[in-house]
Formats: sequence, structure tokens, C-alpha cells
Amino acid sequence: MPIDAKAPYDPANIFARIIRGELPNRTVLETEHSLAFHDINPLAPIHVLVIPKGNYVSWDDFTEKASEAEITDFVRAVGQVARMTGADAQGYRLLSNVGKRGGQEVPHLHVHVFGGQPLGPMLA
Ligand code: DGP
Repeated sequence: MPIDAKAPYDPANIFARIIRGELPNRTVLETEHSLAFHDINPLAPIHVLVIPKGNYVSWDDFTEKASEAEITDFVRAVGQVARMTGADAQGYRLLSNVGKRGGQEVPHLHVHVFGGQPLGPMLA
């Protein structure tokens, strides 16, 4: 069920629990401000989620409230994941669902990194 991206941040959401170490994950990369891990339900051979560690629901929330250090760290983490997974070799896709119309299910900002196969017009 897509979430309301304007609702207050819910610290009980799944990704918040992953960040706190309460739920397991297959970590690809951890930096000071970001975490990347394999999606539990991969839609491509490479399907990694990159999230900021801070409590942000959406891009508008993140870019309004996050520090420059957090934003830089997050954007760099996305590129680093593309390199670490080998997705960069033949190309990849970034996707970020936001709010009800965007189909966002988990109310913590995330970017999907898809790769490892030719990608159709859309995924997820
Ligand atoms: P979105 O529709 O953009 O909010 O996608 C959320 C993604 O999160 C979806 O592809 C499945 C993934 N996901 C949901 N729960 C978990 C979990 O507990 N662990 C991991 N690794 N991924 C999860």
C-alpha cells in the first residue's frame, strides 16, 4: 500500500529498523551517512537499495533538511554501489518511488539500483 510521503517520519518503518540493526540485511556498502543493501525481492540480477541513515521520507524532505555532507555522501554512495556491483560496466537504472502516486511502500527515502540485464522501459 503506497504511503503518504507528507506524513511524519515513522521510526518503526522497516528501513529504520535495518539501520538500527534490528532486522538483518545483506549490506553492500555502509558509509557515515548512508547504507546500501540488497532488495529482499529483487526485480533484476542487481537490485540494491541505497538509503540515507537520517530520518527522511522523500526527496523533498531530504533536500530540505539534510546537511550537505549527508547529501553528498548519499549521492556518492549510489555511484559507489553501481561500481561495486559491476552495474556500471554495461549500464543501470536508478529509481526512487515517492508517495502515493509514486508507489512508495517503505516510508524512508530510498533509491533502487537495477542492473545486470537489459532493462525494459520501466521497472517496479
Ligand atoms: P518502494 O516501492 O520503492 O517503496 O520499494 C520498497 C522496496 O523495499 C521493495 O522493492 C522491497 C524492499 N523491501 C521491503 N522490505 C524489505 C526488507 O525487510 N529488507 C529488504 N532488504 N528489502 C525490503
